[in-house]
Amino acid sequence: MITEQQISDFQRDGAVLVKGVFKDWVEVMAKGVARNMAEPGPYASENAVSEGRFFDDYCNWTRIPEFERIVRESPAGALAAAAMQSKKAQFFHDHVLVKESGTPKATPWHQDGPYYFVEGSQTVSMWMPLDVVTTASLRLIAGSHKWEKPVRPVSWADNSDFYEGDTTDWIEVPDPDGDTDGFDVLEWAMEPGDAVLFDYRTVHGARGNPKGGRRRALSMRWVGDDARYVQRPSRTSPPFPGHDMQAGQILREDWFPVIVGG
Ligand SMILES: O=C(O)CCC(=O)C(=O)O
Repeated sequence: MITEQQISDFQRDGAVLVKGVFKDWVEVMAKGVARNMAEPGPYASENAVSEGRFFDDYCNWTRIPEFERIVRESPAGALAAAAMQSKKAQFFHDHVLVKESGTPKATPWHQDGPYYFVEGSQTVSMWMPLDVVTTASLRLIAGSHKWEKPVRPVSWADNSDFYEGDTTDWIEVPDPDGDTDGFDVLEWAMEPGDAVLFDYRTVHGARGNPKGGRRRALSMRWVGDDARYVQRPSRTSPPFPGHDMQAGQILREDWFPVIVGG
């Protein structure tokens, strides 16, 4: 499923491509994404500014049976545990991101970690496209999961600070395309069934889709043994209202199921 070399690449770079690992699950994922788009949840948003359509939605796996099957029955849990080098793979949340053809908007550079109420070094996101990806690809800054400080979380709509009253010592959002700092940007052509595994602290974004075909992706986020709830300055994304967890606790297993090592 994943080689020792791929695990060490993931640990070193914060991201790795695993070819074909979900090839038997592409149909199930596609049905789930179609169901999600037909019946969006409360967090669904439209992110395209003027042209095209960039739909995203998250935290729907408990009401979308195809997503629940992927969480519980696919190789994802075992793959997550292996990549994170963790005994446990605990599911955090699903995220659907669809860029229709004719959508020039790029997904802004960001880390997922600062938006979450989780801290820990064992995390993995699996980004799984359902269409051939040649241009609207995911891009990741190699090694950024080990940066000393996290990157400022901002609102994707207007670039304003994400947290109210925030005094955290963030570093500013990098601009690998404009910068001459020599960031090592990882980016792969992909097919349905492939997955990019990345640490949720790895800075990433995605290209726009001005001319390519439709680009659907399902992204699934997992945490491992050392993940703990952390208090943020205000509402996180996703917010999980009523979670009732306290700083330092493991994520509650009735909401975030332990799929491997429970
Ligand atoms: O698919 C995209 O446009 C961006 C994906 C992303 O940011 C993620 O999966 O965390």
